[in-house]
Amino acid sequence: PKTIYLKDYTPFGYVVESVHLTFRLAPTATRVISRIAFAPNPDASDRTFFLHGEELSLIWAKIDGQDVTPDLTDEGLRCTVPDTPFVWEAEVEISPQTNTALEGLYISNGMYCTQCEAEGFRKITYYPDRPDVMSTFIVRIEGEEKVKLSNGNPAGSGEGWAEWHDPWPKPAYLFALVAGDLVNHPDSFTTMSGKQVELNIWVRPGDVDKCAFGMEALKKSMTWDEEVYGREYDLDIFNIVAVDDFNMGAMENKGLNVFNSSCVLASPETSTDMNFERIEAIIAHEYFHNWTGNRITCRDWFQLCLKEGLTVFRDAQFTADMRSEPVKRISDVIDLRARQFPEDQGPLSHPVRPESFQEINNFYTATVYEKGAEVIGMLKTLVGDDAYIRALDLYFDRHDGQACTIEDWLRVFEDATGRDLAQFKLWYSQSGTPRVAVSEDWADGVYTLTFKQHTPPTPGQDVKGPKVIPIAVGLLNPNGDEVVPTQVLEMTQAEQSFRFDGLASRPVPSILRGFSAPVVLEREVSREERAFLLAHDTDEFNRWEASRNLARDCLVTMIRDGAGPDTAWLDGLERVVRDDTLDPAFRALMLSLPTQSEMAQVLFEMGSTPDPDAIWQAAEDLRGHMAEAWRGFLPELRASVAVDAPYLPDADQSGKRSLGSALLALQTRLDDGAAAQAQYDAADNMTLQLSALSHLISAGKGDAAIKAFETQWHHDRLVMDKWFGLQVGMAKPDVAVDVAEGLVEHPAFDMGNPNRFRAVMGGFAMNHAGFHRKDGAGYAFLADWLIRLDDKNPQTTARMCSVFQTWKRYDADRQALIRTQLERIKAKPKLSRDTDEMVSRILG
Ligand code: DPP
Ligand code: ZN
Repeated sequence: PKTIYLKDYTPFGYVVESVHLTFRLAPTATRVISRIAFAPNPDASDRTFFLHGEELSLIWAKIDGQDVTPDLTDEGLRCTVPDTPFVWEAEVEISPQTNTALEGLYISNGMYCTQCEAEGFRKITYYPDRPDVMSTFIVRIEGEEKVKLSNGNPAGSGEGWAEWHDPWPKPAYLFALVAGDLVNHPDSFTTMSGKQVELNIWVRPGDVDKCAFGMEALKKSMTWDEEVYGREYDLDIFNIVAVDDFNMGAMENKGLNVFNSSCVLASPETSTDMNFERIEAIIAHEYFHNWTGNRITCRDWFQLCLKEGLTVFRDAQFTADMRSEPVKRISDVIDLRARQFPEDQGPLSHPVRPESFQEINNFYTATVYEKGAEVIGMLKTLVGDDAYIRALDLYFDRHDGQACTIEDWLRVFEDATGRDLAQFKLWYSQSGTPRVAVSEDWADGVYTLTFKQHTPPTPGQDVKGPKVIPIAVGLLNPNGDEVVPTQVLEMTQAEQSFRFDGLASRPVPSILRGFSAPVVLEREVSREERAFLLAHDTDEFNRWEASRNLARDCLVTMIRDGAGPDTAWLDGLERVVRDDTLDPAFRALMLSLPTQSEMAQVLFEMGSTPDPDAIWQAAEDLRGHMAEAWRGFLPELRASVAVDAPYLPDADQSGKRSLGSALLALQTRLDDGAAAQAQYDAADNMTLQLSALSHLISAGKGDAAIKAFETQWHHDRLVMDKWFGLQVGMAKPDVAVDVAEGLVEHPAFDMGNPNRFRAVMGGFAMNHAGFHRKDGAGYAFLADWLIRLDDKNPQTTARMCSVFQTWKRYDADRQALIRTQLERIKAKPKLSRDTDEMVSRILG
């Protein structure tokens, strides 16, 4: 496979002045007729006329009305063209019905839909399929489907046809078409300048009662983007469509967002609180792309973080505003450490702006998205809130309608603030998680903090320079009062000290408040000091962090030394959990223990080889101990956070249910599942039903509820995904492989549906000790299915390969077993470029 490099970028030799597309829909023989006006690009020197095209049958092609015969390859076509503006026309035939890769135009549950990001448009027609080629589009759709949608504004329709006109120049990856017998949930929005926008969520007929929440989220997002970023919507209509078979979460096509149905359909009976929160965030994310992504797009795919990092950052701000800021921050850091840190510290490590790839679909990663968002958060912390907004205003002003780079992005910050960001830019080019060692000194009333930063080598990058690291610090006195409120120390050197004068006594530092930089802090801290911060820190993130570190230490000593649990920590934790002045959602986060995978990483970093069974056992013992120790107050505390009002998916109620569920998990260890079964039987919403089911399964008491759940929900795909995922995710480690093998035999298992495939395979891989079963059965099972799916859906297969990325943490036997499976995948005939690249990188 060919490797593509950032340094090789050159502009396309032609600009596209307009695009007209006509679609004659037919399941296995759709015709696409294109008329594209090209002109030589004055900014380019290479005049090669190459149009991307894959899996297309060319019927005819013309230039300025004259038939031409282009040179065709598997990747596109070349043709001799005039050196003046000209019109290219072509007709191709494609087969949506047999498109199982879910890229380009395909059919999902009888509905035509498209996915073009990153390089799917080339499966629709011949085109310069690159994000720096932008054009207006006029699209005509011919077919018998009741509803026919494309980007932009409606421009006429009649019996069997509809036309759409998108006046905003866009790259082809933002193209979309949907056609089917859909129904809509309509609404409208008046923008800040008084323009009326028609809003629709389009779904299959049975799903129209699951749209109201998504619609509210959309309107909130539109208002928020006006109020916080001054960004107004720019078309007469905004359409969202729910699609059952979709590789990603959702896609921000101009004026026509296409959503995985799991990321938009919601009802109290079928969706959990977490689903609701996620749906709200994804609707916001895709909507926010209208400015950060669509109006200003990426010059090339190496710049993906330009739109994704920024848009993730914006949707996190939105969620923090709609819900709780500290809870959102803690949840995001949990997620960053669970997904981005292992990526950044393993064989798949790559910079936020990668410098090469074989298959761009493999770079829609936690690093590009989540670390990309962290980098923007740091930039905002460094320049301050006002300067951040000034820089963003300048960005929108200067670059509207352009395809941009990270250099353009940083330059607006430099111009708006006068700062030099050359060193800061290393966050975009250097991969790996920096480690920051902290030491402290107290002498003559002066307290000094000294930091040393070091980023370990990552593939292709042996040596790294020091980065700019904003370290938010506050100081407490021994009574627990804050004597120095949060201030941001700006670290720029490999080693750097910061002094604090005028203190009456040696303070206790609270370092990296709010997780002000995506780094690993290395500091020897006594349990007493952590317990002190758990009790007194005013920064909620660090309060949580203190407890998390105590939990890690506790589990490590249980695993390595066979010690009992740290009762002092548990006493401190109990005080927090029972403190009803604190947000229940925060208390629930305090109760969540480090995952088994996180503990494997902790042990590995300490130089121990993690034993998945021992980790599982220690977590079990710890929970058992917590349940026993808290036996006296669990039922009462749980009752005190019970919600007796009608279900609402808001922060208040969902925080209570989340705490209630964490308490029920402990209660289940004491009463053989009685309380969980009672909750299951009485549940009138999916949050309570599913949490009860999950506790019953982990207690080994789930058989009846699993059956009942299936009987109740077998008709609902999204709910059944939960059923599949939970059984294998919560199974006891020794039976997880058997459970997984049973589930793939279930008639409702459908490997062609990415949600279902991920429910089972992703759920299984999350079952840490089950997946890492000593005999390698888990590895072989997953590899079998990856090999099977690769022919059908390379993108989802390749994505799932990343569950092997942490393989070097484990013992030699397990490593050998995993290597065997990776090599077996690698040897599969006709392995996709996607999977080949992933497996090769993981093997190293
Ligand atoms: N649809 C994906 C996202 O919004 C890719 N752009 O992140
Ligand atoms: Zn995005």
